[in-house]
Amino acid sequence: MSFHMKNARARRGLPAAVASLFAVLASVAHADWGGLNMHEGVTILSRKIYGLHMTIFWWCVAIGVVVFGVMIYSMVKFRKSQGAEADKTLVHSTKVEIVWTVIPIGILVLMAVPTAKTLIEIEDMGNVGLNIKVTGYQWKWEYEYLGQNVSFFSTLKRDSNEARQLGSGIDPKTVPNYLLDVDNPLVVPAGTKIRFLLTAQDVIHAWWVPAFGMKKDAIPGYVNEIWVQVDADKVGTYRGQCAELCGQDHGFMPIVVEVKSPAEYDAWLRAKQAEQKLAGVAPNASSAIASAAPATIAQ
Ligand SMILES: [Cu+2]
Repeated sequence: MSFHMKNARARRGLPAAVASLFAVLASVAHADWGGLNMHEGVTILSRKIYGLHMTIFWWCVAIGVVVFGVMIYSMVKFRKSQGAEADKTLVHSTKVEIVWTVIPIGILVLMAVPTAKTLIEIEDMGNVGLNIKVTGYQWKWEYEYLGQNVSFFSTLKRDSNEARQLGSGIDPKTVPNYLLDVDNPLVVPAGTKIRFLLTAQDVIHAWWVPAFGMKKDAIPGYVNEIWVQVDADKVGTYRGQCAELCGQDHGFMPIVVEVKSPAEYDAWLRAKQAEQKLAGVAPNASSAIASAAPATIAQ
């Protein structure tokens, strides 16, 4: 193939390449970038964590712009064709070494301030209005409202369970909230600080509702704690999953939390208490955690 033929083909290919580049750029411009970022969630802590994430993100953007800006400017301005010569005084320069060590240390120290503040708030279990003990089992969750005489198991909803069986013939797409629905959802009040005491009966599980911004392992023999306070106006249903590989049905122990207004929650709690009393359900009142954590609803 002659040089001219190759050249002609390259020239014809160029508009096509430019067109496809524009097509890619157009799709990038119309893409839903919201799906790439961390979600803000619906709790005090999730918003604080999101705020911290965005702060650090923009710091990183600024650092990237400065570093790459200086780099690109230097490469263009001091290129060899312009007669630039390497400055050999910068090799093993103590001054430069100190500058590029002290600046990153300063940045890390500045980043540590808002981070430590958020971490301390995450660990602050004071002023709790409601204590719920969450126990992970292969493969279900148990919720115990400490001091409220209410406890129940929460397992995968029957329609999801039937559809997931091998050869069930049921199209999972026809099942609403497939593998993300349970028979007995956890019900909590909005606007109340709730402490979850997480433990497990058999293997390690992890209780995770992404919208709450908190995830922690539920370990047999240990009690881990997290707190959640859903914004008063964020009443609704939130879904999560076990986040620790806990055995063959790990993917079939979802979490569903119904966040109700305080009045609706109280009504639900009273109905549940009456129902459990009637059914003779004896919550584990002798549990050390129950006696250590008297629960009252503060509103
Ligand atoms: Cu699990």
